Amino acid sequence: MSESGVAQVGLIGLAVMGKNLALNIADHGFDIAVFNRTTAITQEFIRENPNTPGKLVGCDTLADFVLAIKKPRVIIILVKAGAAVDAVTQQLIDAGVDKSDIVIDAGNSLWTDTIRCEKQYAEKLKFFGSGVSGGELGARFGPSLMPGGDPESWKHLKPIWEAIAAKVDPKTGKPIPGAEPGKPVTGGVPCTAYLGPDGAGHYVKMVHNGIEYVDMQLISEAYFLLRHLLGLTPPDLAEIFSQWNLTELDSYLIEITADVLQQRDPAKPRKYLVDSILDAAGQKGTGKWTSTSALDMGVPANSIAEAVFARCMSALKEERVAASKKLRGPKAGNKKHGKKMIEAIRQALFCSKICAYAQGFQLMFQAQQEYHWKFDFGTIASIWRGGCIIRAGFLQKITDAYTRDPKLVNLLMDPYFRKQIQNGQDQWRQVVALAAQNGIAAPAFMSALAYYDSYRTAVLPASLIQAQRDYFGAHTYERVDQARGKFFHIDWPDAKRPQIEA
Ligand code: 2AM
Repeated sequence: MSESGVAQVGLIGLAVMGKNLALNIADHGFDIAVFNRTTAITQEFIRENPNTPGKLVGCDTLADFVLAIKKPRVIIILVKAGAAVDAVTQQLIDAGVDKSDIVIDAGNSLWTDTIRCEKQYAEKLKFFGSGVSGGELGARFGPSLMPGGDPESWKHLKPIWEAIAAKVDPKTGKPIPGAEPGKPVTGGVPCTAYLGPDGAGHYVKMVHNGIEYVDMQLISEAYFLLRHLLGLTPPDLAEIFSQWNLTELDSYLIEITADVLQQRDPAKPRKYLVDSILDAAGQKGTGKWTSTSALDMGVPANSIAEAVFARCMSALKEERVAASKKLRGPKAGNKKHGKKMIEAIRQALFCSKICAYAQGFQLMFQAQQEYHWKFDFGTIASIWRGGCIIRAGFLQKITDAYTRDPKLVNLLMDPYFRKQIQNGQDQWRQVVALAAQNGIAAPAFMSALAYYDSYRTAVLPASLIQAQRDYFGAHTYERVDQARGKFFHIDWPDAKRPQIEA
């Protein structure tokens, strides 16, 4: 069924995210045409949602769908990243979408695909990319939206994106809660802003996910250390995380951690669910993409990569179980650490978190040179304050830092963050040392500390690496007493060279 040209917007792909985003759009009074490849899903969706403030127009064919939307058409596609995006885009062209229409890929696409698609389809339609973060609930009641593409296209998408995005209080920067079906939040600052051309939005969304990997890994390491160094139980830990949520660590991920740790196992109510869940973490690839991008551009985002590797290590469950029976650690440590250790672990978490964000922002800083974007880093932090998984009070501090100095080269150099690390670093070092002494893996805490110590060290041992490279491969070196960019080589003593056998 279709009604010609009534809808202000269209959406393709009615999986959970697509359905919720469509309902969010309709809640804000926009008439929206919807289409799904499997038509039964479209019909069921329309049946289940008869009274939305904006009209839901269900379409069984793409031809009907295209006709149902006012021109210039604004069409959001929420299908699996990769081949499905190209398939749907081509089908839209075949169904009559034209050069004046805007197609927004709101899935988790690789930014290079977004750049390619914009170019590839430029003669046929205006391809636009937008990151959407916040999971199912975010999509339904207010996500963080990270748009990138042609600025003219953004003008058409902006009213919809600003309406449906999460909102934060302009004074406190905290999310405004309380959206309900049919009753969206009104007022507040929307968690969306135009980020730049072509793949900029999807790149920022990817880095958001990379940071999310570290945030989660750091929290899990704090949990593990508290458990093993202090011998605390899940409900004790839930209380600690609730307390931490009242400090600088206040964030969605800390809040849900407190909830998770209180949850009993429905199958075995005497147990806590966290103890029944297998310790093998899954991943969908955005953390890997972030780390690969860091490696490609030579940006030391070591804690982000470490968080991905930590998931890879966790997935080797059977190997680890076998190794745990053979590979010995240090003699069991003293478990009777007192309350002071709780605060030390909190400080370690906070200092590590600062380093993780510093890495994510360094990565975006480098990417903007590479792809000719011009990021406003304060804005990026500000649109993550609500709606997304990494939302946190902390992000306001990042916005403040970039407001103080828009050219800040690294978050660690900002006076606020410098002071926080100054305050916490003794405890951070103590926790890392204790983890090592007790044989408790804390890879993200440790790599963040290595990042901090490397970044603040004027002379690193890389001089020796350069000497070795020149010795075995004549790769040359620069000198401390000469200008950068002048390269030297010496003939190292022949006698010390590896002997090549004839
Ligand atoms: P489906 O319900 O017909 O499978 C998430 O997979 C969403 O993307 C679903 O709505 C799914 O439709 C849709 N989707 C996945 N691949 C697609 C494709 N190649 N063409 C159209 N829709 C697709």
